[in-house]
Amino acid sequence: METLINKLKTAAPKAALLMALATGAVLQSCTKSDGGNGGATADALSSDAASAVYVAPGKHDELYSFLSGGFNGQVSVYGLPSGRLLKIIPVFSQHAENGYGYNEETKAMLQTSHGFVPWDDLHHPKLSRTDGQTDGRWLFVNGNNTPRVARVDLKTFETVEIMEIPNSAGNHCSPYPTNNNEYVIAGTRFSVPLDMKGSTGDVALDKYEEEFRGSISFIKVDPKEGDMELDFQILVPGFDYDLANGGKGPSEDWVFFTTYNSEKSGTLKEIGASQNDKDYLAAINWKLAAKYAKEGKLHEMPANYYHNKLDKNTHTAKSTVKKKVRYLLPEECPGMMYLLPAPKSPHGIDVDPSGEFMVVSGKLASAIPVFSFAKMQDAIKNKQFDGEKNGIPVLKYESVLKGEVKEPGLGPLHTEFDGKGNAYTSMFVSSEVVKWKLKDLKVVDRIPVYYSVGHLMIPGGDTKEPHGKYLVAMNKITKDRYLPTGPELAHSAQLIDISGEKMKMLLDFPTVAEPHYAQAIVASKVAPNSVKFHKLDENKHPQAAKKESEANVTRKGNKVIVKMTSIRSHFTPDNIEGVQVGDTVLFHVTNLEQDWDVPHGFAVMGANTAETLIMPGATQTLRWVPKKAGVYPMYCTDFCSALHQEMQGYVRVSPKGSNVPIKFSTGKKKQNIPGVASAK
Ligand SMILES: [Cu+2]
Repeated sequence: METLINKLKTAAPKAALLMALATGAVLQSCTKSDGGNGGATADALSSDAASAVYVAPGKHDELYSFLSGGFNGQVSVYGLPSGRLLKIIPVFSQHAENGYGYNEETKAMLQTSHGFVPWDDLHHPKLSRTDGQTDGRWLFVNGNNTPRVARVDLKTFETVEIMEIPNSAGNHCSPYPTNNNEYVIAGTRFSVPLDMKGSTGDVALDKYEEEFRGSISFIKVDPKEGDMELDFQILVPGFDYDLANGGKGPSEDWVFFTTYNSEKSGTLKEIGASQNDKDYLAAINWKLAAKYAKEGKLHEMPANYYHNKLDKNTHTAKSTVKKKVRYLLPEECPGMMYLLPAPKSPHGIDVDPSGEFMVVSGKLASAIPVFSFAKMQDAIKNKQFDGEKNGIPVLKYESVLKGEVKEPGLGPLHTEFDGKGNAYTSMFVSSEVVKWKLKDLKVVDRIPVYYSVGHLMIPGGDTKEPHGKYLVAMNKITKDRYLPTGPELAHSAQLIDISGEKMKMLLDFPTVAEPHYAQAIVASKVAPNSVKFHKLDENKHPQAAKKESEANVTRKGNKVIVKMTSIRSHFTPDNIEGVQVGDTVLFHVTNLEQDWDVPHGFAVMGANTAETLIMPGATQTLRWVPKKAGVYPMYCTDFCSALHQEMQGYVRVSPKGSNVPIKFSTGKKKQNIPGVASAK
């Protein structure tokens, strides 16, 4: 059988081999049992905690925070410091609350090369950047399971784009924007065999070492509109790639990835991937990669991936299927990629605000290595190599190391920075956040968290200019922290004041599903741009009825098309007859309101879908195939006015082949016009 390497060579005659990148690790899940008396809170709680998080009724929070929903596939938005839940933004999962993924306009967002996939495991929200600082325009998020990257528009808090990532399997170290969103970078967690036809190959699993490869994707972002496009990939050795982060300042041309399983074990990885004393931090010069791509070092292979975008004017998503992907091979691109030895199976890689220090959290290690970017540059210049791996130079550990944070705690996972010379690292096993100085790597403070913290987040704590006032710890285990709710408890975030020398615990707030990571931004960068309603004039939905006189019901074969309007407090039409069993009824509902915060909902009895929630000025479609003759109520689901309960109507469904004509009306005036007709 032809090996993958040969296939790659055939596709790329001048090509040599493959290479590697690095990213981070996988959380171990271990349960910390800390009794059940809930007594731990008081110990760590600051005495003025209540006033520090109190946001009076009617007052706004200082910050927006965006917490990933983990296995429920959404992002939830909380105000900080109050911890008040402001919104849930569905991304990869259907959301009954607003019909996302259920209504006809958004179904295409969830299309993939595997078909309709209405779920994913969303781990990392990352805010868009301008000059290395959060700019409040977009939020990029990853789908871990069926590899996808999505973009949320922070004007509307809506998912507006989802792109599948080919040659990936477990899009974990993703999506990491460079300092001006030149690229959003996404690495695969699982390596897989590539069949060079757009999917993973049908390869014997014991061929892991020879046949499996990883990939790092470079997604271009349009600076004005934010539209994404997969520019190229780098095919890398068959390790696992865990987490990533971009450089800044002197290191801004670089991105860094942690790797594990450099042993290339294909089974029982908890042992197989822990044999080597060191795995790697992979460093990639993305600017050089882009240059190589431009200079014709690219190869091309067939691919098959979906790119789904929401059209601004029709509020309707469209899918495009992409059939090719371009790639670089590291061994053909000298200077593009290096490997830095890191403690075995490292997880987080975090670059400090100055861009000089790369902090690698080895979850199994007793120290936290801090690498120096300046030393890395010198080591490259002086060729201080310790051999190579798949053609990629491995730098000598000592030549790139600034130093180690000694005995910081157990199970270091992630580090963020306050912009005042301090770093904060989460300790999964010892359930604490540890503060240390970048200057001398000395631990200066620690605070217990409850329990088993994964990521932590400081607003802007991964950017050039952190807002070093608060830290949010996202904890995997809650145990005794809240009133019990059966076998499963709410996951928990904890807000910690980091403005002083000593950290102070301020607040517990339960979260929706399982937040992995979060980002936060001062409200003033987002709030002023928030859209209040969509302009009806700009609604280009082909089935929009922009006034009641445009509402109508028409039959085309067994399709019944209802162009309906909603305004406080009625639908037009609200009486419909002539529908038959087995018809496909499309209710295209346009919300005529031109006012903030007045959505109308629409639901019909027995429909095998969710209601749809229509924003002012927009049109959304509920599809219904009635199965039995009868009279079916329909109504507005969102309490919109004092007469909301009156916002209702009926659809009569007659047996198939019945001679009841299409009829529709609102109020007294009845019309009975087959074909196109108006209701008033
Ligand atoms: Cu209503």
